[in-house]
Amino acid sequence: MMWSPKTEQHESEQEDSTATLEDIEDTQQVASPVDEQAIARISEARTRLEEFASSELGDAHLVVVSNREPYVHTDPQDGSKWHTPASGLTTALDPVMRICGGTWVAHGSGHGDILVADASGRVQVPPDHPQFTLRRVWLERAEVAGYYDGFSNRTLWPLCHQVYVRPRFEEEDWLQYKRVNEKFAQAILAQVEGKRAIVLVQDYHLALVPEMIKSARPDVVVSQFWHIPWPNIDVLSTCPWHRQILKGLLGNDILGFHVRQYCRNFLGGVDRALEARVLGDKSAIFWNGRTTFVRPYPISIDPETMIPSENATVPELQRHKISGARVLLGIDRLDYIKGIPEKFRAYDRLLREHPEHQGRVVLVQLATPTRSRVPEYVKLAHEVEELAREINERHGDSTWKPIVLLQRLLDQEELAALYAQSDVCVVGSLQDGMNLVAKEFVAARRDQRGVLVLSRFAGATKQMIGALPIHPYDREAYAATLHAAIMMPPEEQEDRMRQLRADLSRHTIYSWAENILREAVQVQRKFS
Ligand code: GDG
Repeated sequence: MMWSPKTEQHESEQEDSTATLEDIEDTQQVASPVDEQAIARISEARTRLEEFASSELGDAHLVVVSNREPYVHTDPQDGSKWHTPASGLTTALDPVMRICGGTWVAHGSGHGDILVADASGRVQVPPDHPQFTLRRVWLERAEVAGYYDGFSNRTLWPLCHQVYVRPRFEEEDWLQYKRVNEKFAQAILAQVEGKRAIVLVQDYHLALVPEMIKSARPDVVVSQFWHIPWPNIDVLSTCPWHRQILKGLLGNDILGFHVRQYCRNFLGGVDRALEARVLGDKSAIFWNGRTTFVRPYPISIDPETMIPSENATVPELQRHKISGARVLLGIDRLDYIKGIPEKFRAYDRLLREHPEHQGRVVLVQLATPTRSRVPEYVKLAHEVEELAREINERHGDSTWKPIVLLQRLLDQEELAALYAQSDVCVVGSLQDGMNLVAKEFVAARRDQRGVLVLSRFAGATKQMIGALPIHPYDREAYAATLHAAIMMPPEEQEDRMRQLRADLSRHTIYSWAENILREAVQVQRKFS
């Protein structure tokens, strides 16, 4: 029995679901076999990366560089408390660094960070079980305002995502961005002094760093991964400094994006904006006497870190879930690219058009606070709260709250519990480089149940064929897909989840890192 949506299909030969809620409840408890092969593949990928790191990296020092640090010490008195941030980038790279070791250079943003670091900003992490070095870069308040809140989050972020939030082009922001990129470059150069090194730069905060490193140390391999979409040149060129950004990125030996489309946009953009030789068929750019290879590396997760422990739960879910109700789940940073208002409106439509769901479904939406100094995010937070209140008032009553909105940072246990205890995970991004939440949901479902609803504008949609695709702006079809997801019979859930889990086990964060490192090592061999 297969679902047939009006739009956004991966498959065309599907039929309408005829299951009723009662049918689903009757069969919900049937235990499913665990996909042992998939689990074995994950562990093999991990072992392969371990072997690669010990046999192929040799004496090359591995340096990961990002704005966000993987561990934040929060206690201003003695630095004893710490947490991991809500960030796709750190979620993905932390397990890699645990295996490969080396140094992670990042902005020290926590109130207790300086208390636990040495004079060079170094501290061993994870704090409870040290496996690599975190070297913190200290930034002034004005630098954070211009480089991070300003040029990174108010210029590059909206420019690359194109969700009709206007990018801001302020010269002061750009100057701070350059200054902070220089600070990071100096910290990296100090770290690799006298060493052979592979430097893996992460993301859009540090577009100028590769050229800065490369001009000082041509022998160091520099590879950057851009975690968000890359726009075409017509969009990019609205930024007055787009040529400097492109030149900064051409300091990389290898530049990685999630999907081919972003690679094509980059190659085409360089071709039009710079006097460079672009070989589209080889995905290579020759410029300024150097070569940059542009590669798709779809990022992933370590699926084994998303296994819920028994009895773990989230208090708000306990409090609001009505017995037998289907749980729809959203896990998003409170960011305008994630499409939370669009999700709420589609859910509202579902409740209007399908009154049979009244009192029988709950949408649990985690909207993790983020970038709260940026005005667009403050506005979004109000919009989301207001919409949740309106929808709860319209449909709910004293015993049932259709939307449970969580606005706090959950710990890993709680996240895993939410994924495992929900029926449908809804990823409704308006644009998203990849989206790791979709992958985490699949990873948590060892029971082979649950339905993933996934935006066609998330990079993940290209790989996750078992998901139900949605167009986040098409409210009618979105609501119809939510209905189909709620009604999906267990056998179809299992078919789809099995496929999703098998695919995920073939593309983990370990294979992602191995591919990147393998190419970096090849480049390094050419240098030595
Ligand atoms: C960027 C790109 C790309 C969320 N709330 C909490 C929490 N999270 C974790 C999730 C997940 C991560 O944050 C979010 O990852 P996403 O991939 O969904 O999104 P971005 O942060 O926007 O990441 C994205 C990614 O980089 C990697 O390249 O996929 O497209 O935008 O891991 O679980 N984690 C905890 N508490 C929370 O409250 N512990």
